[in-house]
Amino acid sequence: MVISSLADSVVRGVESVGDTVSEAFFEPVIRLGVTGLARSGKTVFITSLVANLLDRGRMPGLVAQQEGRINAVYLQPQPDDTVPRFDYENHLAALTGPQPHWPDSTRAVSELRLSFKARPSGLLSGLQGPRTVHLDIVDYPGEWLLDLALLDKTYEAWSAETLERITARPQAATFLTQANAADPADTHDEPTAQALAKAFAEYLNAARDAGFYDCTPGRFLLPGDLAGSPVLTFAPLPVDGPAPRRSLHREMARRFEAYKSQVVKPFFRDHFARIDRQVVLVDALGAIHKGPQAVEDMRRAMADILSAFRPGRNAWLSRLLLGKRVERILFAATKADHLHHQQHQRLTHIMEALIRDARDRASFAGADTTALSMASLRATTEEMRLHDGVELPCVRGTLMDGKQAAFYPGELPDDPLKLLGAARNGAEGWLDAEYGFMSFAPAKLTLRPGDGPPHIRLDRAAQFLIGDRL
Ligand SMILES: Nc1nc2c(ncn2[C@@H]2O[C@H](COP(=O)(O)OP(=O)(O)OP(=O)(O)O)[C@@H](O)[C@H]2O)c(=O)[nH]1
Ligand SMILES: [Mg+2]
Repeated sequence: MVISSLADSVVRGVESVGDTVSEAFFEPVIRLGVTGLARSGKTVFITSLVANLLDRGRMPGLVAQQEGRINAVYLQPQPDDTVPRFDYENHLAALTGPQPHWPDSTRAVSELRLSFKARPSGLLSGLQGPRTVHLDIVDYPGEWLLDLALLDKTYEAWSAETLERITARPQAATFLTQANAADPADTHDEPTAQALAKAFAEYLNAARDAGFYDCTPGRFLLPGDLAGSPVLTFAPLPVDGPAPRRSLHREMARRFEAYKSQVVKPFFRDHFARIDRQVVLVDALGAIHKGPQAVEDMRRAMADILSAFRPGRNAWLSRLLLGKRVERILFAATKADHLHHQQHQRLTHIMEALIRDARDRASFAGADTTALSMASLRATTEEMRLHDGVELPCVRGTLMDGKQAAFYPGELPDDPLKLLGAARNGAEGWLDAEYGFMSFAPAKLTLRPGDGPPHIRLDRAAQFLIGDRL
């Protein structure tokens, strides 16, 4: 009796070792990070990518699919039990249901696991059966990457820099009046701290809505269950003296440090450090429409985001990563279905120029990078329309109010520096062009069996990000 139950537990022990061993050796996991600033198209991208990987009729650019090596793709329970699951089914229902609409804004980390059964390519393909490859997709806000820059800063340096940057912004007026009226050397009292933090958070929200991208600390915009806690109850103040004990200054500085150690570091440790492949989504057309300042501001935010991928710059992050790095980074201009395909190349060129300095730094760290323009969910069709005797390349779609419209967004320049130079030089408006932007609703779809939702170059994006591992 005793012997058999002992033997049983030994066998089971061996079995479970076998499981982890096979997982580690034969079932590779790719962790794909998806990020971008607010409204850049992360949720639509992940939803359409998953739908198009499950039904691959529109994915000829994915080589393993083209070669007929993918036997099956299925959704699985994700490995991390404490991270919310990406709400794929509801987002897909929103996009492809009878009343198609865009999914709601999402502002937190979420995750989904997709598993592939695929035959290996090349010499091994005839010898080996299909193997399993897991793809873990992690969605997180780009603003959280911007927080990395806070790690190097003291509260005093951060305050000075932030106050200087926002002085000229009308959205900051109310907060600045309050900050200037406060005496940082005064004894700390909670209502004052709360009022300042609230005014600062209101400024950040207004700034983001006005199109500014440098809206950190990122968690002020999306507090989740940290709302109202001390790590989010601080604000920059005009401090120039010492910080007396029990003063407002001292307490604000303490909370700033707590934000760094209890909010920023855990994100990098638990999520960022484990990513193998990364896509950074950029709503370049939206920024161009808003004007030169928005474009310049976005260029700077992109460079800051990307410095997270060059860990040498931050000693703490380098120690955390221990030489591990993101292997591939894709910069994708989203919503390209707002442009006739004649202009896609130009959008890609703008994208490439927009991220050039940032990208050079990332390749310096060894990551393979590329840029493309794509649409996760194509909401328009193309048509040529005669206007004042000229044929204009237009797109047609359903507007949010249900009406149909054809739309010509303006001609992007051949040379991207025409746009980016004006933006860098602080131009107020575009010199000889106007760029329109229209919000189209997702189109009503009737999908053939085996087809995912329509897209533009989503298959090319997938090939770059994961194709080599299938
Ligand atoms: N035409 C078109 N519009 C798109 C596409 N992808 C996103 N959009 C538009 O961009 C908006 C934002 O897309 P989301 O995927 O929700 O963006 P997000 O980055 O998840 O946004 P947050 O969760 O708010 O940070 C959508 O509501 C659509 O209006 C696309 O492929 N084509
Ligand atoms: Mg989202």
